[in-house]
Order: sequence, then C-alpha cells, then structure tokens
Amino acid sequence: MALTTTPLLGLAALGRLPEQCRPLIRPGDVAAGIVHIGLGAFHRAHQAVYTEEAIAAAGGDWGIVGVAPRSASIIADLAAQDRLFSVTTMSGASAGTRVVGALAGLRHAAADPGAVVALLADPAVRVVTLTVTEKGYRLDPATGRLAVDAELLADLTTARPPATVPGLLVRGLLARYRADSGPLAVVSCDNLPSNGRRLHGLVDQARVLVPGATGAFGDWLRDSVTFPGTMVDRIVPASTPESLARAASALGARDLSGVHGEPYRHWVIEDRFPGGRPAWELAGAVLTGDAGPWERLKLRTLNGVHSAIAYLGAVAGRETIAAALEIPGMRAAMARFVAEDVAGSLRPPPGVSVVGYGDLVLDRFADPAIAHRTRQVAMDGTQKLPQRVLHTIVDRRAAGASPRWAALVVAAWMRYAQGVADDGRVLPLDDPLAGEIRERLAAAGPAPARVAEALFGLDAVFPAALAADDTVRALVVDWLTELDRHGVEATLAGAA
Ligand code: CS2
Repeated sequence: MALTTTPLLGLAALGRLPEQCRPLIRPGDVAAGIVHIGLGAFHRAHQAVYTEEAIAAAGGDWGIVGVAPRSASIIADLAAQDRLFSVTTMSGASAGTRVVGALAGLRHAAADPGAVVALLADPAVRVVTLTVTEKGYRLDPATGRLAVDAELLADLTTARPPATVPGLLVRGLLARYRADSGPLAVVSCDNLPSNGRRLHGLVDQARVLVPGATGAFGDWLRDSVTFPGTMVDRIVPASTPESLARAASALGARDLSGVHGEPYRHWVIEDRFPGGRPAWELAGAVLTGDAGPWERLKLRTLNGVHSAIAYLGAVAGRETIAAALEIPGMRAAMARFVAEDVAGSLRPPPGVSVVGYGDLVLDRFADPAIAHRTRQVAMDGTQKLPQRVLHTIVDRRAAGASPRWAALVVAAWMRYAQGVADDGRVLPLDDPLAGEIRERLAAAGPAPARVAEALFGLDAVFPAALAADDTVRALVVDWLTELDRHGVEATLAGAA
C-alpha cells in the first residue's frame, strides 16, 4: 500500500484497525490528572504505555496532558491524529504494533507557556512527570547544583513567559500554591542520579531566586509537594522511515508520531503521591520506598555500558549499538567493566546479581531489530558521564581499586570528542559544552596526554579530586594512547 494513499491514524480510523492494534482507552474518555513535560519517543513508549494500561485496569482520571517544551511539530502531528500514536515492539524478526490512547491533551510550551503554568495550578492535575533529558534540568553535571544563567534568571525574576523547564516548573508551582490547588507529586523520569532528590534540589534552589516568593511558599512545597525518585528503562531509538513504514503496514494507517522499542520495560517508582496516582503496579511497575539501588544499578551498568559502546563503536565506524557489540573483544571488555568495576561500586537491589544484570543488558543491546544509532547514544556526553562512569570511578578509588575499564570509557569519550573516526570520517559533537570542548582541544593539540589534560579541566564534568587523581589520569592516558595509535578494533582485540 503506498504510504501517501494510506489514511492517517485518528479516531475515525480506529474502527478499521486490526483488533490487536486498538488502544485500551480513547483520548478524551478519561479526564486529565497528569501533566507530562517532554513528549519525546521515550515518554510515548514508556510512561504513556504504563499509564494507559493502569487506567484500563483500574480506572481513574489519569489522562496525560503532554507538554512539548520546544518542538511544535510533535504537537501538530499528534493533534492531527486526535492524540493517538502507536508503539511498535520489535524483537528479532517479529514486531507488534499497538495504538495508545493515554493523551488527554497537548500543549506547546514555547508557544504558550502561560497555559502550561495554568495547567500546573489546575486542581485536577495531581501528578507531573518529566522526560526532558539530562540537560533540560540545567544542573551542573558534576555537582547537581542548579546552573543559573541569564535565561533562567530572567524566567525566575521577571514576569516574562518562562522559556526553561526549571522556570516553567517553579512558576507553575508558585501559581499552584497561590491558587491553593492541593498537593502534587513531581516525578523525574530521566537518567539522572537520585533524580527525585536532584529535582527537589532544583526547585528549592530556583524558588529562592523568585522575588516575592515568600517563606510560606517554601513551607507549602515542603508539606504538599513530593519528588519521588524513579528508575526508568526501555530502549527506544529515534523513529526512522523504516520503523514508521512498519507501523503503517501493521495499522493500515499512517502514524506520524509512531515510536518503536524493545519488548523489555521496567519502571521503579518511589510511592509518594499525596494526590493519588494511577495503579501503575497493575501495568508491571514496581512501587517502592527507595528506588536508589535500582537507579544506581541501571545508570552505572546499562547506561555506562551503552555510552561505552556508543563512543567506541562510533569511533570504529559502526552505525548501531548492535553492530558495535559485534566488534571482537567488545562484549568481553564490557563484561569485565561490569564485573571488575561496576559491581564493586554499588549495592544492588536484594537478590539481583550485577553481573547477571549486565549480561541481560548486553543481550538486549545485541538485538539487531533495535537499530539504536551509536551517534544518538553518544550525544550530550558531558551531561551523562558523571552518573554513568565517574561515580563508579570515584567509589572504586575510595575503596583503593584501580578501575581500568571505567577509565577506558572516559578515554573512549575523549577520543570521540576529538571528532574524527578511525576511518577519518568526521564525528558530530552534539553536546551543550561542545564549544568549550573544541576550544580546549584546539589549544591542547593531538598528543593523548595533552588531550586528557585539557578535558579533565572541564570542571562542570570532572570533580577536582577526580581530575587530580594520578592513577585515574594514567589509566585514561594509557587507553587514549592505545586508541590513538592502534584504533578501537586493535585496542579491544588486545585488551580483554
Ligand atoms: C541511552 C538511553 O541515549 C542514551 O543515552 O543510554 O536512552 C537508554 O537507551 C535508556 O536509558 C534505556 O532505558
């Protein structure tokens, strides 16, 4: 069927969809109770699916109003489809597509920030969730403290419509306090360390900058607003023409907002919701008192290994994570990173083996149906490295160990940041600190020891004690020298 003649997904198309593809609820049948900020692919394939299943199982007015901070096209595309979108679950040769009806509304924050502030003050809204990526929080990656620049300061200190996520959130919370709209849970679903605590800290640091935000606002925040920590997990690569074509052929309808991901999904949530919440546990989520052990395990193992494969793979000219994992020696090196460095750096959740979890992660990454691009995972390295690798290094050094494999990951990031693959092709540096990285590298010249020296000087990323640790530096410089002289493939072949 030619794509252009295929009808667009929407309420009118629902009756014609194959039975197994139909949504569990219809947008509009359920009133809104959740505001979600960040309408990217991950939210659509993760929290939206859990929430739809929870509503289908137990009811409740927990429809999601999706807020796009920047992209207008996602709002236009979803609006054209009556807020319906599909999730295609891929594994090996098989795929299954299902339409999700959890979205009760849409807002474009950049075009109408006032509407988003008003929404956060709406008493019907009792949960706010966020997937705005690491950099959206505007926290210093090394310390987790709010990095206040002119734009954020203008959001907090003037009446202009807020342009940043912390600005929107704090202005919305202030409006909610003033309207006396009742308690709220604000839930980070991003891969930040102690994401609940960091988000709480962000709000506390930002609110004191708001003129006229009295101590009573602080008291209300303390008593009425919670920031539950979470661990979120599902591999959801960016959509491609092929993944959209696959969804269209399953649906018999075009879906401009379709997403695809692996079958595996996991959500661990601290159960602190003063205004109630959907019955997410009926959709398989784990509600707990402390998500920390799962969060650390996932960030240091899954995301740490993911970043490592992304940098090494991209430098070796591999397009996807699965293809990079096929480089001889890669899987063995990653398994040793997990067993020798990560496992000793954390206490896993009861009954979980770090090495076993690492093996499962590597199997998930190896699935060729999930064409996750190395360059996508390589993005925003400065925002990711601390929680994925540097915390492992700091903890292992405190225990007197020399974390050799974790040092390889740092060296791989440095090698990637130099911007040229082993075959001479240019690698993109997509990172909020790209300008500073480029300046430092240009001043340093190409010698590995100088490159390492220059990049360890990024104090927003490397804590001073770590940057001054001679053992860590020597390990990183050794790996960088190997990568520089022999390339990724020969380095891995000789390493594990
Ligand atoms: C990835 C994550 O892009 C990245 O940095 O490591 O998005 C990863 O796919 C998810 O955290 C998996 O849950």
